[in-house]
Amino acid sequence: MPGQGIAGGLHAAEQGVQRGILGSIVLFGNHQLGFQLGPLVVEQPDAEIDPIALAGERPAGAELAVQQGFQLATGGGDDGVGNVSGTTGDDILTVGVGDYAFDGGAGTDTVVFPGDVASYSVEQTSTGYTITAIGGNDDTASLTSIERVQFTDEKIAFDMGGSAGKAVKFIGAALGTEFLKPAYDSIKGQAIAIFDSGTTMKQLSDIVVGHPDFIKLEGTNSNTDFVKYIYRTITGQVASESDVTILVKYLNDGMTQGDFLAAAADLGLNVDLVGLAKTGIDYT
Ligand SMILES: [Ca+2]
Repeated sequence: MPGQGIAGGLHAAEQGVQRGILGSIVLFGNHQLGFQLGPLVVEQPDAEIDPIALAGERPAGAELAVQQGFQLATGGGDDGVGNVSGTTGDDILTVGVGDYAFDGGAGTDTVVFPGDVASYSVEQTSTGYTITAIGGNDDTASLTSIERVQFTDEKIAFDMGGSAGKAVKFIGAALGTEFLKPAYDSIKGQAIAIFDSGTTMKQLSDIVVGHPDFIKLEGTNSNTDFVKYIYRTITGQVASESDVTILVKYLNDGMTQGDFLAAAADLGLNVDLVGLAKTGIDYT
């Protein structure tokens, strides 16, 4: 016999695939959830679980808040749009069946989808993005202040002004835009994770310019070879002798190679952030 109320909820949540905690109330994965503007309730708990409270139809526009750091399992949603609001921190929000409107608020917020990326379309809107399930029930998720989405096979980042934008700008300057192609999704993922951890462009640049593998790309770690390499990486062209002279002078006058790479990356000259924002940045 399952327990009653919250205690029963906690017990059941331990068995659930997806779970999250809202205050002291537990949401269950794979169950229909009902919403009221007051306490959150389970609408159709499975036979093993007693309802936490009575439930009616979830009113469209009902707000649902999540506790930071916990995954919110959202089930149901056929009866109107379920509005899900995140916290001021980093939230992980899960899509169930039906239509949802997510507002992650501050932080780096992720919405998790149950299928692979090919099962969804991604469209930029005036307020964020809309993710639509292709075929089937055409469920949609409207995303506002959501920085990342996660599918079963890959992720997409939308935070062009955050870690994702820094990652592609850094890769564009340090390695070239070739490395923004799908074959290098794991490199993008590593760079995003580095910036997510709080590393700055300057700190990463300092580390990379001293790395033996990077020096191999340049030929030598001389200022001249460094400038020629970065110029070629960003423009796709060989620097003229006069350009090399001008740029190397900055380094000979005291600018470090790390400063130079960070500045070049920040400019993002070879990275189309506006174009990338339309689809987001794929990564793994
Ligand atoms: Ca948030």
